[in-house]
Amino acid sequence: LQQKGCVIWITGLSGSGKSTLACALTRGLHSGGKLTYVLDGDNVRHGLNRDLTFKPEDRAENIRRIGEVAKLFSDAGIICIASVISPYRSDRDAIRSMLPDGDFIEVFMDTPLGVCEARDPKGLYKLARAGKIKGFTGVDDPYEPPLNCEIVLEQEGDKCPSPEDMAEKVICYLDVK
Ligand code: GGZ
Repeated sequence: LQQKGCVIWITGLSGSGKSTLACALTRGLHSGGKLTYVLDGDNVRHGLNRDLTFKPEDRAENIRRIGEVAKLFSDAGIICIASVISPYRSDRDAIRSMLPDGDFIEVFMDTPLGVCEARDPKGLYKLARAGKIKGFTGVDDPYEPPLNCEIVLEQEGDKCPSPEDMAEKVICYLDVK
């Protein structure tokens, strides 16, 4: 087998660009002949995790299950890309400690709340501000940024790096690791 698996864990607020990065990463890795699989929080919540809410203990369970599935893919030699808010540091660290050293690559989409809120692709921030969604991450629920993750992707002022640029950074990290 040519390929070694790993887990690329993309964390950040809703609207921070996690799914967009996951797509660009998939394209970039595929063009390099790599096998990948994306586990997107929003999608997984429609199937495997449809019994879970957004209470802290359910978010923890959401992360735990996604982490377990990601580990299965990684064990099979596939690069698994998880794009999930995963707001609690302890939940993310639990996945890190489940995996062999170096196989968990935490990528922080460091997009300011104001930028995410201005994008508001699904109108969820608007609903949260109006009190129609309770416990929305960044509005009335916490987000704990990583303290020492492998990669931080920042949005510098008006200059937004393209999804391809961001994917390239991650792929470079994988190549030199
Ligand atoms: C945060 C919420 C909430 C609340 C619904 N808080 O940007 P989206 O819309 O498409 O993706 C978000 C998704 C979050 O699911 P995750 O599994 O990634 O979250 S976690 O890791 O915290 O378990 C958002 C939508 O669901 N959504 N209600 N209250 N995001």
